[in-house]
Amino acid sequence: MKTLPLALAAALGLSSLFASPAHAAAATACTGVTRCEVVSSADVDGDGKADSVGVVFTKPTDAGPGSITVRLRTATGVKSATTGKDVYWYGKAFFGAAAVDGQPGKEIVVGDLMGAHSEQVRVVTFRGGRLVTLASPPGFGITRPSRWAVDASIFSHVGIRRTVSDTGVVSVTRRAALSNDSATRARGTKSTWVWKSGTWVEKSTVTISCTQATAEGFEGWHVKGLPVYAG
Ligand SMILES: [Ca+2]
Repeated sequence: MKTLPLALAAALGLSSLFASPAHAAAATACTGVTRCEVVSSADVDGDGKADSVGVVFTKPTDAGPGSITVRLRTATGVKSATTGKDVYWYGKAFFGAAAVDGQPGKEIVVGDLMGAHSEQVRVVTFRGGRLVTLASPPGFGITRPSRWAVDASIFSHVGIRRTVSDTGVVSVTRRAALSNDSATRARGTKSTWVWKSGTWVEKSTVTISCTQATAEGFEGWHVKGLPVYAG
């Protein structure tokens, strides 16, 4: 094919052929990566600018577990990725983007382990220029200490709530209770951890005794920006 003279190309409205790379589609967390889905534009590194977050989900099969990779490309072009292995998750890989810890920037929450009525997720955060798994307080995970699990069934009730005090102190509270045989009341523990100097510090753990309705009310995630369950 002959090359069109520039003047003719312009006259035909083909000037876009000569557009500079600056006009090309902006690179995302998934640029150049197969089977990657852009799932969020949350500000992950905390600089106030939207970043690109992508997820690559290799689903579990009868042959074994899957994996979920979180990929990031920040507004300033920093790229990073982290992979959760031994994943048994059957919903959408991306659970949500929300502030979980007490540092600037949102966390990316993805699936990890899904049982009949329990759901365990991995919380990914940006530290030292890259994505890492945010450690959960001890006892928050089921199969791994770094995970966060909730449960919702007739007899088992587990939920996580995040609160921010008037002075900006971030806390996460885990309530876990088991029902009595008639499923009218439940007993368990309420454990609160405070974000301090880059880690979770235990504030209190107390025994709770409550009605079935109260126990059912604290099940799941109660964190601004996240759904209660993966569903
Ligand atoms: Ca950012």
